[in-house]
Amino acid sequence: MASLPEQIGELRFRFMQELQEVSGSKDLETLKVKYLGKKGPLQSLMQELRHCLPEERPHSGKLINDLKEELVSHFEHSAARLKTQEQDRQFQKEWLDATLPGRRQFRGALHPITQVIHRIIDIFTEMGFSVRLGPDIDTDFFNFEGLNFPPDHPARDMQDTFYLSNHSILRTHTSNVQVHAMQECKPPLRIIAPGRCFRNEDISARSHVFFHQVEVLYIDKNVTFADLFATMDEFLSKLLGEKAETRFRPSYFPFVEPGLEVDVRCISCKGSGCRICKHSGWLEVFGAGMVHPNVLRKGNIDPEEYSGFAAGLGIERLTMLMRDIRDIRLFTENDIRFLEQFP
Ligand code: FA5
Repeated sequence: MASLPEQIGELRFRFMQELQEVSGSKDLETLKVKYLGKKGPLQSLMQELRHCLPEERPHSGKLINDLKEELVSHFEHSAARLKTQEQDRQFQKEWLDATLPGRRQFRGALHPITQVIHRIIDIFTEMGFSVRLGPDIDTDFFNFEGLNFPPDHPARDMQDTFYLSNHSILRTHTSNVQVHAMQECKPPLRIIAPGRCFRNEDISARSHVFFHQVEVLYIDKNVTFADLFATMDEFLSKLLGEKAETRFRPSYFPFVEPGLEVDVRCISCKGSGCRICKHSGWLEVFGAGMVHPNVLRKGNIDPEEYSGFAAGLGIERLTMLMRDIRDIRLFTENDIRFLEQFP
């Protein structure tokens, strides 16, 4: 049987060989348990001390303890080395360049038409109006008959109106809200109604088959033409600024008497005449007038007691003037290069 120093030498040699093969912290931990654990070879050597001669025991015990300290020191160094290696490997795998430019975030914005509708709502709510919504799909009664349109009026023609069935149509104007509102609420009534309109018309730089209007309706005792004029004049100067040049001219709509139309000086040609303003120098932006007694009656309101005014604002046209947009088609094309100009 080999002497104790020989056994110690052999153990050291075996340990060093096995240590060289260790490639990770887990393996190292297993090796540590194997050599320094209670059932390990060092512990067995300690037990063998009992069989040594008493005078050899201190020396042999020291040799075993020295080996134990040597192994512990190897374990500590190897553990530190392996930890650094493992961290380096992880850093390499998860490496990221903090100096790279970030990904561009796109900021959404409201459509320019929605922005202008919000501005119009703000102006009118400040004046005491409330917002009411009407249906996009409605009956002939609310879109035409209730508004005093004669049965043979050209606006009812298939060329202008999209009929969904004999009874339902896509509304051609937001004025369909008028009789709904009158039938549902008792006067005084002070409402605006923004919404979509549809007309079977030729598309051009200033007209579309799909556009937006905001209806204005004010009914009370003693409402006069002066109220209409003052309200709409105030509205226009708040929306377009004091400098915008406007003109009010008489016009005809079956549901108002008298009726008028309002034009704003064309932004594109500044009045000299171009295709947007049909060479007139003016762009028509809304129609208005005093509510016709027949319409009040359809809404169950007594025209002897009440009077009112109404207006229908063309939102695309107003937005074109405010934002210097030269073609109405841009609003529906969804071209991001156009839309991002209105943050
Ligand atoms: C009407 O629609 C009436 N309901 C307005 C009204 C309301 C009059 C209340 C009296 C009392 P008109 O068809 O003119 O009227 O349209 C009103 C505005 O909508 C026009 O001035 C214009 O700015 C806009 N508009 C009309 N048709 C189109 C279209 N095809 N494309 C874009 N905007 C349009």
